[in-house]
Amino acid sequence: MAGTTRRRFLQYGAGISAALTMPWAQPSAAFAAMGGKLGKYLEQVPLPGNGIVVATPTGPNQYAFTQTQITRRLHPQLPPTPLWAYDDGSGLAGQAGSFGMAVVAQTGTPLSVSFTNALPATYPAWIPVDTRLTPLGNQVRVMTHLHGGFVAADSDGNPAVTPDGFGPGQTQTVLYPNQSPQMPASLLWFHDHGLGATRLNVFAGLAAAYLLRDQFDTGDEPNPIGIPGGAYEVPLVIQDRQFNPDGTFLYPTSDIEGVTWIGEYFGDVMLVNGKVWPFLNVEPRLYRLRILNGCNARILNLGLGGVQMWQIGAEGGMWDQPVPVTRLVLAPAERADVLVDFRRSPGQTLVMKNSSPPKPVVTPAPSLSQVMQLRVGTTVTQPGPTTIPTSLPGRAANLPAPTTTRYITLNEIGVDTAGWFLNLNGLHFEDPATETPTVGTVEDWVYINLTGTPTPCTPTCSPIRSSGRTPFNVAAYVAAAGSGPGGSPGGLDPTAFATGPMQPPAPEERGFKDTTKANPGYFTTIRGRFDLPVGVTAPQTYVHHCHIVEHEDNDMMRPFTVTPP
Ligand SMILES: [Cu+2]
Repeated sequence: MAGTTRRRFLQYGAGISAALTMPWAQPSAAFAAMGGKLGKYLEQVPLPGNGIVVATPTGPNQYAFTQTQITRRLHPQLPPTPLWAYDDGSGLAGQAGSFGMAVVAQTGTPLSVSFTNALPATYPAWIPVDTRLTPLGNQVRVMTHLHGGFVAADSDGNPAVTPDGFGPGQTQTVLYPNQSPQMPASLLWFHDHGLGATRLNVFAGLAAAYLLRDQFDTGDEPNPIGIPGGAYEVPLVIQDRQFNPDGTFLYPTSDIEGVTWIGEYFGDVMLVNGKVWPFLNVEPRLYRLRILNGCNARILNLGLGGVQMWQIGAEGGMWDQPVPVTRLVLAPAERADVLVDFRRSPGQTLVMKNSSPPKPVVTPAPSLSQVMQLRVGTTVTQPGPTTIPTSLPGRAANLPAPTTTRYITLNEIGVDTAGWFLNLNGLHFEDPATETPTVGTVEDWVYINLTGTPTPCTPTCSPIRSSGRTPFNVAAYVAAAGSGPGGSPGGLDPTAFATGPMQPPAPEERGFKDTTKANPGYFTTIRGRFDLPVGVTAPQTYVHHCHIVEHEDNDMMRPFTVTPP
């Protein structure tokens, strides 16, 4: 039943105004984070081909990456920052910041990809590993997961299949089928998923874009959909970070005896495509922005100062029609594909701002309101499309009625103690899978949030539909379900404890997703069909987890097995 605790706030560093308004939080002198001292909007945002490397294949439909440590200057007033990156073999001369790699793939064309660990054998001082949570102590073990991918379990990069990950010199080899219709044109991302170290390996830089194209969504301009393309399609990966004065990334550690892990990581600067508070020059015309929340724990509520946006897709690809939006509320790993009209703002300087998400979404994150600047020019090089399409070649998320409904509790135990952890169903990650959907069937999974924090839930392997959220009486539910040392077990239908009707999915949950917000005080129903790629036979074991990666690492993640009929 933990919400915002004193200890949670003390992790953010000194000088953060939101923390100071809370009566139980005092500014801590322990952290000398640099954020408040850095000037804003001094450097251009890295873009594909200009600061972000578009990966070069090593053969037909084949890529070979190494995870490697590099150094980049992420802000002109900061010394160079050591960081971890995916190298496509180019040596990464084209990577400007801490986010620097993109794979462009085609729906229907499988890719075979390898990742070879060329990182230091043990964690450097700027990455505070908590050896209680990792399989092999302070050894660096990595494993790449294609977030949103429809793949066999042994290509998923998942710690239920490969708990020890991959050590120095070891190579992970995977097949990404990019199979239609499960994998339409969409923005996925691949990131590290090492057991007990996902938060650290992603924080260090192991995240990259994976852009799927098809015959409609070609990325060119013009295209059959009539949406912006080429230089007018801009990926924006948003991540918050803290820095030490020497330029290293700062990841605070716990002040609880024997504990290094902290409950959530929040930065005091915002990085976009791996640069601190950058700017983007745009022309007064229509643009397509592909936005990814790549933060460890921060839920974003983004706006462009009232500039009209139309969302055309999310994690599961393009929708059947655009939805007008003025705000984008994105939990970690959620994506928004939006069209933005800058024609009414020639010569203006706009700021993308982040504010507290609207209830019932809540976050303990301290305020971090500025994201990036958009400088609208006065001339248009290429006019491009001038209208928002009325229909799109995508899909709304429709699935038949489920054969099974599963009830999954979200627990947080021992907040502010040495035994602090989170879990699903009152079970540890190592306990055998309890969710065992039959291949090809549709199931509803009901995430019953008994904690005080929102948890973006991610079942890997199948696109999901958000069906709605229902407020309920948490205390009465816990009393009925029982509560042991791990919290309340799963299995009990919370319907009888509802305190109001199910709130339908938001308009921007129109399409398929792979991550959804499970708000505190609500149970959140998602629906998915547990298919497997062609040629892959059940059983196949995946994981579902909270995508606040601190929670996932300690221990809010469970295996599930897609079983034979
Ligand atoms: Cu992910």
